[in-house]
Amino acid sequence: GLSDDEWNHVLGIWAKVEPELPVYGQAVIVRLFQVHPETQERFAKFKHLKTIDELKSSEEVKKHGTTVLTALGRILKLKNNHEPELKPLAKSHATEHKIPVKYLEFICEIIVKVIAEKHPSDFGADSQAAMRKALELFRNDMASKYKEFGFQG
Ligand code: HNN
Repeated sequence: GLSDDEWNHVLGIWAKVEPELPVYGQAVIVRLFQVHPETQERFAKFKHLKTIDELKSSEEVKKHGTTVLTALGRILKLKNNHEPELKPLAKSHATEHKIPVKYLEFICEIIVKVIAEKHPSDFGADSQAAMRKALELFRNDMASKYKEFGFQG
């Protein structure tokens, strides 16, 4: 797990992200689809969006980004005790959506980059390191739940 100090860093920066969750959510999903186009193919509802302008102006993309970051925020706020919140998500992403752990790595990396771009002065080296650690904990626990649900990830 993370130390109290590390969690304070994580939740401190998250408090700055939260008032603008749809803006962040949109930026993260658009970037994910741009950098890793195979991730977009997992969504029947986004297959028709071909250009970057279409992605950026899609209300559905914004809404989905908000959903993803809202779920992540709940998990982060539970700190080392995220299991009850994580389990149903691990189940749907393992058995229904079949999302490889690799894709979780992709989005985590992008989340750190997008926050660093939008909040450079509030997201220093210590905060970035703490956020990476929290996201790694999230991914590792997703991966072990995946296995419990019979998905190798
Ligand atoms: O569990 C569910 O299926 C509820 C919807 C949901 C939530 C709360 C989804 C979701 C869906 C269903 C979309 C719908 O019904 O509109 C799908 C197809 N996800 C995907 C697919 C890929 C995907 Mn994710 N999610 N999600 C959440 C919540 C959180 C969440 N999802 C994630 C990634 C990286 C990918 C691959 C592109 C993802 C992450 C990292 C998180 C944050 C905990």
